[in-house]
Amino acid sequence: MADGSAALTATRTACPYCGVGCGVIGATAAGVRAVAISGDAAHPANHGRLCSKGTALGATVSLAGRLLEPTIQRRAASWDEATSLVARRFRETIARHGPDSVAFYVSGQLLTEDYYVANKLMKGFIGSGNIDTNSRLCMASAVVAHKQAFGADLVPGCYEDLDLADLVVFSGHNAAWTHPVLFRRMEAAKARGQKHVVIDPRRTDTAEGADLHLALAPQSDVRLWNGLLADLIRRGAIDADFLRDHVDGYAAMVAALDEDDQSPSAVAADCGVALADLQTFFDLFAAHPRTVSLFSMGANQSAQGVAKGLAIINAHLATGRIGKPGACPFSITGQPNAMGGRETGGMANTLAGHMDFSPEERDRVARFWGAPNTARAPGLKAIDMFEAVRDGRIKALWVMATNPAVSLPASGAVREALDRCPFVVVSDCVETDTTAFADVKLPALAWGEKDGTVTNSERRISRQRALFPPPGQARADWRIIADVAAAMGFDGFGWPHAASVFREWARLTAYENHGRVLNLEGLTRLDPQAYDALEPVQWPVDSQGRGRARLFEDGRFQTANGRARLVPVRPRGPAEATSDQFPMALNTGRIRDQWHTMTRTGLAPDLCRHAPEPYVEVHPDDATAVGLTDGALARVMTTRAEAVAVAKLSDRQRRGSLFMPMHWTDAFAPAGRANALVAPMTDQASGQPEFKHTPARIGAYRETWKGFFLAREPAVVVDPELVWRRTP
Ligand SMILES: Nc1nc2c(c(=O)[nH]1)N[C@H]1C(S)=C(S)[C@@H](COP(=O)(O)OP(=O)(O)OC[C@H]3O[C@@H](n4cnc5c(=O)[nH]c(N)nc54)[C@H](O)[C@@H]3O)O[C@H]1N2
Ligand SMILES: Nc1nc2c(c(=O)[nH]1)N[C@H]1C(S)=C(S)[C@@H](COP(=O)(O)OP(=O)(O)OC[C@H]3O[C@@H](n4cnc5c(=O)[nH]c(N)nc54)[C@H](O)[C@@H]3O)O[C@H]1N2
Ligand code: SF4
Ligand SMILES: [Mo]
Repeated sequence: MADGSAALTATRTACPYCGVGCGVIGATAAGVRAVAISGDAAHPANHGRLCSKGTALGATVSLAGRLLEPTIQRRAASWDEATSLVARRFRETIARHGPDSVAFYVSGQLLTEDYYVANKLMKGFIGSGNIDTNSRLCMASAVVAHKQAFGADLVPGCYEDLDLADLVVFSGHNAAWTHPVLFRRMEAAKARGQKHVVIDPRRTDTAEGADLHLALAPQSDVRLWNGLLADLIRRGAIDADFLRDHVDGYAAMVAALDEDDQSPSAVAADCGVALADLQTFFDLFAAHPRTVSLFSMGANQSAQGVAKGLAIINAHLATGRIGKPGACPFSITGQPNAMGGRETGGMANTLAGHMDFSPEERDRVARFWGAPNTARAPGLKAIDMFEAVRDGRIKALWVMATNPAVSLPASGAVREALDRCPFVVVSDCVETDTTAFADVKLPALAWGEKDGTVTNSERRISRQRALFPPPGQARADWRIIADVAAAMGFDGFGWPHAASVFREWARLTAYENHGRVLNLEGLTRLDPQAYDALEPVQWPVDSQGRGRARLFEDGRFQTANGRARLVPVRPRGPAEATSDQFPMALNTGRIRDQWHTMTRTGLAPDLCRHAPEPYVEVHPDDATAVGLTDGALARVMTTRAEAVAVAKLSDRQRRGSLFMPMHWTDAFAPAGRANALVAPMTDQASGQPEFKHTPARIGAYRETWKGFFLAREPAVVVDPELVWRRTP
């Protein structure tokens, strides 16, 4: 370089956080573990923009806290030792107790290649369905809704639809904090006249600037959307031609709607919103054919999560608002590769490549893999899987790229399960609350080191590329799994390069494909150079390598008869109702600057300033009633546990509701862990837990003393009675 500084290499990669899937450029100098981050202007997901988390990536690449060598019972071990021990313990457990006595719990933060290999090993060669992903906590309800309505887990729209829409409805989606780059894009559209409606019990930052905020009663979404559909029918605002040509189930749908009083006043009362606001929503929806309905965790994380998704999809099918520019129901993904996991078969109830366990599909996948042992039935979904670990049915568990000791509901019971499990393997980049339970820890490559593909919310496949050489002995997840598979004696795991894993995966999607939309035909022949150079592309990818932005433009769906299905859904209350003893509804979710269990964002001081300690947001009237003041410590209790957090008094909360962020862990604030409190109630069809509603009680925590302590290194506090929190 002209100024004489070391030459910088600019590498195009993708952000490891949310499902927006922004393109990032990392500038690095040889031999230096530091990176200058900028947005990739050529990436279609973000056109160069980044949010606070993406911008701060450079502050998270230090090797502090990293796992750099395999360990067995906390002692350093070689890869050979660790690999053969894992292989032997899994083999022995299977020989003694059958294939269903082992399980993998994986993550939307794995790359597609990792996911593919883990799934091939468990479902194909071990022959059990027991691999499930943390997307069970995140996307499972939307997946079931898509399958029921469209015949397969297909996200109809694309980000361009967010620019083209005249109306965007956010259902249980705090986009301003959780998908900031897309939110900025919609704010720009709003400045051009786009209307925004936010459906969320809390007045979030997303709701703050919206044209309409419906602060509905918790878990009343199905009632609301059914009420909307009934109103559209009353007005004659449905699309009779589209229904005739492309959709089944209209008569049954109308009959089901008629079972409830659909008068706007009854709907408004049940949803706890003002009649005039409800009417405004109905008017806006009727008036704007170009509507995108985004739905996220406020919809999915519910014991009626599937019904919520279907209720939203129903309103779109009935009005023909799908497969058209600026019009679709849009389930937005959370993690960078939540979509990749759904594609490859990370969910226990799907096999691979959008094929399930019907004899025909199962035989097709088994033939492709050359794996006669391929599982014939779904495995256990996450909540049931950990229950089976706890009661001893599962005796060997491998956790990859997720922190279940923090992120699963009823985390006390989850910790018990991990503690009792005879053999626990954890692949992670850092020490976590979960690695504390591991018999074997396997050091994985982190963002900036790993190399492969991810799929974002709009089905766009992007490359994550390495910026640094592997630190210590860390290895790619897919290779760790493939080595264990080979050590277990299985053939078919000998890939030389991530590109060859990807090619095999792409070939599976195209294999005997007579109508599966998920088809990567055009990517089945990528050589390593072409794979390295792969430009972001949206599936399906045709034989010419051309992707497709929008699905269902021809009105054909992936059902047997090509028609979409309206599936009637009836409203019901939360899985556990509030009571005299637990009168408040505890809601949990995210804050702007932290990512999940803080293993990376917790390293960046800038990101810790926005909310430095665990808090509970409460309406001032509810706080006053129990003698709580703003900034004081509060005690939050449920039937499961108790937590201590700083009270934030705010009329952004509905009366009777509490909100706690999900992020804090043993490493940052053990008493502030939300999931010790959360009930593990799930949606029957999707198995997704109701993170957004647990009956709770709040009171003042009357501390006798308090103090603070400054240290250069993270200090360890051992007194379990002490309520403490740490901020870098
Ligand atoms: N900053 C940041 N961004 C992230 C993440 C992160 O950890 N930090 N994680 C990523 C991941 S994996 C995910 S899944 C996404 C999640 O993104 P979001 O879904 O936007 O995030 P949440 O905060 O979990 O929940 C969204 C909203 O649902 C509302 N809600 C609660 N109950 C109900 C209800 O009954 N009905 C309705 N309509 N709404 C309700 C909550 O009040 C909350 O505001 O974010 C992604 N982006
Ligand atoms: N109360 C409450 N709980 C929730 C939610 C909620 O809204 N409320 N949301 C749920 C949702 S939607 C989600 S997605 C989950 C997320 O929950 P988790 O998946 O448990 O959260 P993370 O902190 O993202 O954990 C990812 C782990 O993987 C590691 N990791 C990152 N990259 C790699 C890699 O390439 N390889 C390996 N081997 N490890 C890697 C990180 O160091 C980290 O320890 O939380 C769920 N839990
Ligand atoms: S919006 Fe999501 S993908 Fe984009 S920079 Fe922020 S966290 Fe990363
Ligand atoms: Mo998620």
